[in-house]
Amino acid sequence: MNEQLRRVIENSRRIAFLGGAGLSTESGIPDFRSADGLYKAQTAYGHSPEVLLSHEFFWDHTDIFYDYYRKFLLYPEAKPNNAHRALAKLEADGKLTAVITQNIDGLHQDAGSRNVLELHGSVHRNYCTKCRKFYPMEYILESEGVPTCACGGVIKPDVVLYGEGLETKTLISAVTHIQRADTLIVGGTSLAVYPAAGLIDYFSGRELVLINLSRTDRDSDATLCVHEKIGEALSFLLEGE
Ligand code: CNA
Repeated sequence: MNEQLRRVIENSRRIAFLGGAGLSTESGIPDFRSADGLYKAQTAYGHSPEVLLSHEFFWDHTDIFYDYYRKFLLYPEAKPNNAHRALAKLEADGKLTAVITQNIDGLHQDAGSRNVLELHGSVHRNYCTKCRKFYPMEYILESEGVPTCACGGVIKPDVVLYGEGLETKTLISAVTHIQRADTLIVGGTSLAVYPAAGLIDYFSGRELVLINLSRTDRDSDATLCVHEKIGEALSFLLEGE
């Protein structure tokens, strides 16, 4: 167990958490930038995930978008891991005010977290671009080719694609939670995607903790850096469960 991490969490009263794809690798969902990450998938399509998951590509090549999306972004069997569970427990214990995530997999909610700010949306919500009717992930998985609505409209995942803006309300709420926190834990993110990565700059509390397998450009700003799997690093919070 990392004693320093335990002490920081013990002495914190208002923790905000900012996370990314690294949270869910221990649940079997690959991230974008590690060796096994989704970037490898680019050989199959000849495009990077940034292109395949862009607003322009969605509308220009909707069929290819959905082929990639179903194969590489949807994990209906994935279950929350110790990192998701530990954060849910911190919230239930009244120590953590919000999970701010770049993830789109819904695993924080599955683990029991209540205040989850999904900066990049969710694969569990999909809407008709014509009549705005919502559809669950299962509808996308069970359909073939381009999923369409009963009204004939094309269905789009409620996921922020590259080239699209983040929801203002979610961003403002994320900033507020970070500004009010005495501790900000940042985990499982390469901090390479903006504006999410820039949210760290709103933090002026005491402890900035980074928990990430690889080093990030912001390691030198942290009061504590933990280069371990986040599910393992936080599992001490689940002792006695
Ligand atoms: P990223 O750029 O792929 O970085 C992930 C980071 O996590 C890397 O620096 C890894 O070293 C680190 N990491 C991997 N596994 C672990 C682990 N077990 N413990 C600790 N650290 C680990 O992902 P970001 O989230 O920074 O990039 C933002 C993109 C990726 C967002 O737009 C996401 O929507 C998108 N994404 C989301 C998912 C998901 O919802 N699960 C999966 C893949 C990509």
